[in-house]
Amino acid sequence: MYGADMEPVSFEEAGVAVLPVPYEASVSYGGGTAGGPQAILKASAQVELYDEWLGVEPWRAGVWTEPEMGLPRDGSAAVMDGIAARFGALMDAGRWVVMLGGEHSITAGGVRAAAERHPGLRVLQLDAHADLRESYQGDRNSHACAAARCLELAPVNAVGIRSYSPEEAARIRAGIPGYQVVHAWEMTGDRDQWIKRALHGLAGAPIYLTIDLDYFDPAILPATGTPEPGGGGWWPTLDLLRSLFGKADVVAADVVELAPRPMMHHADFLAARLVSRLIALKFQERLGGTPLTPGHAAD
Ligand SMILES: [Mn+2]
Repeated sequence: MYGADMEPVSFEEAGVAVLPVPYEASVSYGGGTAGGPQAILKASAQVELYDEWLGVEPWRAGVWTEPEMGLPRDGSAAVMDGIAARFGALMDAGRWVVMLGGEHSITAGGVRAAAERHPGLRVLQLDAHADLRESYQGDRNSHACAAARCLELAPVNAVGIRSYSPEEAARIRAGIPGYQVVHAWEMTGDRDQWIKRALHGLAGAPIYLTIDLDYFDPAILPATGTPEPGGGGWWPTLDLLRSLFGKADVVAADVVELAPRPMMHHADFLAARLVSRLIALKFQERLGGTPLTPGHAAD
């Protein structure tokens, strides 16, 4: 993470562990998400080291990047076990873990590790897709089942959803225990209102934040396997995240489903900037700093 010209951080002095997981098995449309973690890391070398919005230098938290995780080849269940073990070991070492995907199914492994260590864990899911299928193409660990697997471990608040099957819609309509959703079309209304609803019940709780990048509008993030129109914008989403980090304890996060494409490097950069900003939000208090405000014009 960050540029090669940075002074290397040892694992011992790092506050953050970035865990690249290039898993791609159950992609349903455009492939390429196995290349997501490397594209994010490469783009992160171009991210400004000063976070202008929060007035902090997130790299000073100490950001350690793990080697790409090798993945078992004996089925998706073994992959999830492997991720849960690796993720959990990093948490036990006291690092704040950000996992880079890879397809969305890897989230279940991270949530399992976090739920075992943080009683009362809740999940905030930013996504275009409900991902509530019990099984997809015969695989319970498909990316299309990510939220269903998380719900077995913790309550889920979903935001930005705008794509689901009739069965998923029926389940949402009937009410799913532990599940709340703010649909993408609700996000065109009053920002404070939908942010409040999106974070309902999360105050004071340990949170696993999962960001499927197809949550964002494809105008700003086109490079995903299944881009859906009408997604989240950059600044409204950052307001949501700032509010989240301000009122809850985000214990771990992932950023998944980047499928890098030639000529679409703005998508890679958005993802890298987002990861850097998550670190800034998490370590903001410890790092200090003062953001620029409109009042800082020379007079
Ligand atoms: Mn999705």
